[in-house]
Amino acid sequence: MTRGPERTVLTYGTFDLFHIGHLRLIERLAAMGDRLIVGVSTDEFNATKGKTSVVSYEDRADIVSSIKGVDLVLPEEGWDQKARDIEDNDVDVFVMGDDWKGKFDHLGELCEVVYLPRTQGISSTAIKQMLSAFDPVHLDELQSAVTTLTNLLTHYRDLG
Ligand code: C2G
Repeated sequence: MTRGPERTVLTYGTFDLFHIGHLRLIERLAAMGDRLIVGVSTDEFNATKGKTSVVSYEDRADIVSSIKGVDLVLPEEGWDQKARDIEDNDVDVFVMGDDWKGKFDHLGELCEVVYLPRTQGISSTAIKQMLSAFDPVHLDELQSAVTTLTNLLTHYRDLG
């Protein structure tokens, strides 16, 4: 029996501080076709998005390349390369998380466009905010908060 043509899936992202939301998306993408191509935003492109990633492009690309189901990683260097990537790689379906809903509908002329629900409760931005709380600048604040709470607990314990 001859196999039908490969169904190729394409997505893009920064994938900074790789987390379960990224993994859950990639797992769903891998299940949607036979071949998965992921465009990873370069540091230079991120700068145009006003984003600076904690992890370098090279490391982000290596991490994404190592995920089961990812067949090819491309550098994403600009907003307008998607159409060319779709045509050059015979992409059948372009998929993004639904925070991008509607933004890439124009690519519907070239392939199917799908937006999948984001994984709730996790984002690279939230992780960075949590990490910044441990910034030495904030350690003094954390220390005084702990001291205050300890004093309160001691006070109420003494009251019996
Ligand atoms: N994502 C998700 N759930 C999360 C966080 C992210 O499903 N909790 C999805 C996003 O919707 C996106 C992909 O994971 O489809 C990558 O997210 P980011 O790394 O934040 O990528 P972004 O900065 O949105 O860049 O040209 C498109 C851009 O390169 C996308």
